[in-house]
Order: sequence, then structure tokens, then C-alpha cells
Amino acid sequence: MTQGSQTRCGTIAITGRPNVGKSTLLNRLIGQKLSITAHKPQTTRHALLGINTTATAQFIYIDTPGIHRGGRKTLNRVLNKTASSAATGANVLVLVLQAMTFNDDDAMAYETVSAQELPWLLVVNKTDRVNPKERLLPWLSELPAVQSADAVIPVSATRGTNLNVLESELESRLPYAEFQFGQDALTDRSSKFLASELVREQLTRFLSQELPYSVSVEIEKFEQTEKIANISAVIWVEKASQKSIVIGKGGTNLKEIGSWARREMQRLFDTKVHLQLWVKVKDGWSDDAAMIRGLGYGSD
Ligand SMILES: Nc1nc2c(ncn2[C@@H]2O[C@H](COP(=O)(O)OP(=O)(O)OP(=O)(O)O)[C@@H](O)[C@H]2O)c(=O)[nH]1
Ligand SMILES: [Mg+2]
Repeated sequence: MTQGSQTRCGTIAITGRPNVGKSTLLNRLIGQKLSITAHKPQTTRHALLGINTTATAQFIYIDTPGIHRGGRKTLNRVLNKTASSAATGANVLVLVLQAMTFNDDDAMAYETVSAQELPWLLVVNKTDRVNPKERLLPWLSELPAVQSADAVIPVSATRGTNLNVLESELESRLPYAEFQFGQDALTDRSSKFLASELVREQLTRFLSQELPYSVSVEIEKFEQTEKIANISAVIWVEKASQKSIVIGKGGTNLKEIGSWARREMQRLFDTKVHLQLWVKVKDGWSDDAAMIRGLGYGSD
């Protein structure tokens, strides 16, 4: 750390069980849809850096996979480990809960956070769904996690409610230090990685409950010319039957997935995009440790 720095800079790990709104919160805090979101649990599979720089501070947020029990498959174990090691390296932790809910997975996330001996904030998300509003305080006052948190901040990530309070609570806990990234930096991830995530986001949104967890995406080609980005991606599935589901009748699913992913890419990369998708079968990849490493999981 530079001596006598006027600015603050540090990392903030956003943790919590699946589906509480961690990625939605990160996107809102950095003002850009960077991390993929879906209404299904276990959407995020990588620790993802999102940076927000103000005149006085650089907030380096880390979005993490949802911490959950029942990690039998290799992929589940890797996800939990990715989340807890991101927390280990941070300056400040944020534990996200969904208002009015505290289940076994929340308890596991709470244990992970309180084991770190770092300053941590309890963020109670989705307050827009609490009706009537008066129900929130009695519920909060009964939560054991409230006693040990350094601050408790109710927010709505989708509406942006109370995020200024969260930011100032965070800023006061960041160390004085020079900025680690340029003023305009958004993430340390490659466009290739972000593109693969945008395809996976649409797969998660389009496919029924179980299938998204058997799917992975690999970018085979990413060529950027002045006018257009030419991108081709392989969607890895575990079984031939899943391949036909992803493709859909007459290719309709794949077409929809591709056109939404392409639109999201155009928005994020701010360029025209030509996207080609291929579906390939790799037997049991979510239980195959080498394949999981090959696809970049757990290497964050
Ligand atoms: N009503 C409401 N919904 C929200 C809010 N924040 C997030 N959501 C929704 O909750 C769902 C899950 O959001 P994500 O941001 O993907 O959740 P996550 O915690 O990152 O989930 P994992 O990556 O699976 O661990 C999505 O459908 C979001 O739109 C909120 O403040 N209010
Ligand atoms: Mg997420």
C-alpha cells in the first residue's frame, strides 16, 4: 500500500447462497450488466471481478457462486470452494440474504463469512418483495447473523434502493491505497470469457430446471474487425438427448438462445456481432474433474 494515499481501494467479496441476487447486486453497483443472472439457483460459476471507480475510491467487487449444501458432484464442490477462496482474499465481505428467508444454505454461507475474521456487512436484498414493509424489522431482529454483522443494510438490487448507503458503508471500510485498475476498467476478464457467459445465461434462462447444470460453453473463435465481432461457441452437454433439447424442434431453441446472446454481446461489447453456436456431447462432464479444469472452473 502506498503511504499517505488519499484514495481508498480494496476488494469486496459478495457471497451468499444461490439465487439471493448477488450478481444482480454487482451489476447494479458497477452500473453495467456484466455478471449473468437468472431466476434459477447456481447461475454464477466463476468468481467475477467488477470494478467501480469514483473520485475517492475504487471498489473491486467479486461476484461468487452461491454457497450451497449437498455438494456431491465435483462441479458443486468446486463452486463452493471458488466462493470461499474469493472471500479469503478480500478486504471486506458482503453476505447477501433474501428478505424474510434464512435456510440451511444461508446458514452455510453465514458460517463461511463469519469464519474469515474480516469486516462484513449483511445485505438484505429483495426488500421490494416484502409486503407489508413492517414485516422486515421483526424478522431481522430475530436473525443471529444480525448481531455479528458490522452493519445491516436492506436493499433492492433490481430497483437500486439503498445502494448509496451500502456504498458508503463499504467505502469507509476499504484501506487507503492507490487504485489498482484504470479509472474506466470494468473487469479483468477477457471478452472471450464474457461472451461464453452470455451464451450460458441464455441457456440457463431457456432450458428447463435441471438441464442448465449439465451445460457448459466454450468460445472457439472470437475475431474482432473494425465493424463486427465474429464469434463461434460450442455448447457442451452430457447426453445426446440433451443435445436435441438444446437445439429444439427445427432448431428453434438454439436460434432463440443465439439471438438473445448476440443482442447481449452487442450491448456489452458495443459492436455488431455475428454469432455461431454448435452443440456437442461430452459424457458426464459435470463429474469429470479434468474437463471442469479444462473449462476454467476452479482456476479463479
Ligand atoms: N424482486 C427482486 N428480485 C431480485 C432482486 N435482486 C435479484 N432478483 C432476482 O433474483 C434472481 C436471482 O438473481 P441473481 O442475481 O442471478 O442471483 P445470484 O445470487 O447471483 O444467484 P447464483 O449466481 O445462482 O448464486 C433473478 O431472477 C433476479 O432478477 C431484487 O432486489 N428484487
Ligand atoms: Mg450469480
